[in-house]
Amino acid sequence: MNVTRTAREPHREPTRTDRLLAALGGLVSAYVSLAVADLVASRVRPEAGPVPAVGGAVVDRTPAVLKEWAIRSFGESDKTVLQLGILLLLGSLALGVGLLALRSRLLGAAAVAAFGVLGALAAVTRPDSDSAVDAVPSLAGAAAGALLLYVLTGRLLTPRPGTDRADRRGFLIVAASTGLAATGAAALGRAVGTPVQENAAASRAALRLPRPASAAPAVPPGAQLPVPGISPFVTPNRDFYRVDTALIVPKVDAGRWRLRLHGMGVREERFLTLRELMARPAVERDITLACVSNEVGGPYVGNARWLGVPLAALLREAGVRPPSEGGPADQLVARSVDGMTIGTPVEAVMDGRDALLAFGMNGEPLPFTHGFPVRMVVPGLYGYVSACKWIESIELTTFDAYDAYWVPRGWAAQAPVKTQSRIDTPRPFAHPAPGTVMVAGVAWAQHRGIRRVEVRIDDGPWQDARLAAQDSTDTWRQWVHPWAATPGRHTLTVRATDGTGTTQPERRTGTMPDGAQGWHTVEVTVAGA
Ligand SMILES: Nc1nc2c(c(=O)[nH]1)N[C@H]1C(S)=C(S)[C@@H](COP(=O)(O)O)O[C@H]1N2
Ligand SMILES: [Mo]
Repeated sequence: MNVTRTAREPHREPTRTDRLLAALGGLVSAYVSLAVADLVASRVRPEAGPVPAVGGAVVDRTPAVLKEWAIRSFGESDKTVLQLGILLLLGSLALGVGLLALRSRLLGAAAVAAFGVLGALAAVTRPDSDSAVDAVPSLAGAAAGALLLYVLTGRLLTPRPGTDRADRRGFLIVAASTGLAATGAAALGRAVGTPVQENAAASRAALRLPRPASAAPAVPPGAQLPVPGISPFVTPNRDFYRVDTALIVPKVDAGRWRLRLHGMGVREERFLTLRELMARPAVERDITLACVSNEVGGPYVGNARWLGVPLAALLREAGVRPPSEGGPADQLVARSVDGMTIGTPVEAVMDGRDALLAFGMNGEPLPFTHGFPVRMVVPGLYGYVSACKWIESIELTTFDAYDAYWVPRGWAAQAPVKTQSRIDTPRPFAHPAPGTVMVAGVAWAQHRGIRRVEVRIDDGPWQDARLAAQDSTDTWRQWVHPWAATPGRHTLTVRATDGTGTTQPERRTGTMPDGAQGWHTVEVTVAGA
């Protein structure tokens, strides 16, 4: 047979069991690779690990329709599903690489190394990577995996002394011990924590928020209706929806954070520390934030009390004028530490509304998931065109000159919030008892306000719902309609009219390219009398 091969490789043909074990060897090697990479990443930067790096690259290249589908199907678990998908794909490839190694140990090891190089490339080309060190986790993991695969396959190809059977015992011992050791090391790495992240957590714990120079007006007592099942007027931080592309939540050390302000019309480029920002007169405002990916009746909207500094004043000081005053820049591009870019009309930011660089949310420093240490909040615009989290720079430019992250992905460059209303209670397909049923929910049209909400039962006439007191036009507004429910199936429909007198259109449209519209309906079955 093949002389060169028999000269280098041992003198036996693999059996079926050997092939099974070889595939297993591929799997164990992949697992050890990832564990080692994870351990190294935990010392360097968790974002540089191969799974988050490749995952991030996939997110950036995922067509918008697919992403909308993922959000619809998996909601806020979409990121977990993506990472599981990557692991599953990697697992099946690893089985093949194990089999390949049985034919040629060098080729097998080379295949593992190739995956390592891919991971390293993904890591260093991520927008948040600023150092070649980010390649190290993937390369270290791949080196460990390639070596292990080489050794493991060696056990299968080497006959045990005095027999012609593979050294399966040796194989299993090496596989189990390295697998266990890698698991332990990675777990230890995670338990000990990453220095960068620890510093960030410490900086957040130490942060004292300034008292607002302009406090939020007290919420009128009538803004919160006493109806069970309605969304609370203020959304607690832990319940506030989260939408972003970050597979690993950025943890920024507030002590080292700087905001760069530059671009067209800026007299002189400026860097601001958090201390400098917080020394400015702070304002506190209740503002409802909504996501453009929120479908009619969907959950991606929340209302919080934000504390921050007015962005317009900062821009004016730097020499920026809005287009209406002849300023050259019509787009403000905010960039985050993870490379996200969000484009906002300069005119909107400077037209007198409470556009904030926020550091406080409902009385505490921003949670890491919501943008610590600083994010933007602009009433009346969807989050993807206004609410940059983990912000690190602001550039004044034009819409012609620059497309922010979501624009080439099919979303509108400018997107004011559309009027929406949602039935919170009763829930879809509920079985309320006959009698008075409180139909209630929220409606929002930030910066225009909600003037009227109407409810329709089946094909009946529209009836005015009772509106809760309005806090400000920048917040959502609760409403309730007591319904004399009769047995049988019923369709409840809601529609709102905003402060300009415009009523929500009936026809449903999808979320792309600039937000869903249409009436929300809920079907219920009232129990028989
Ligand atoms: N850095 C960064 N900022 C971001 C995003 C993001 O992906 N990355 N998503 C935006 C979108 S689409 C929305 S709707 C809001 C959501 O803010 P929240 O997660 O605090 O609710 O953040 C915006 N800011
Ligand atoms: Mo969003």
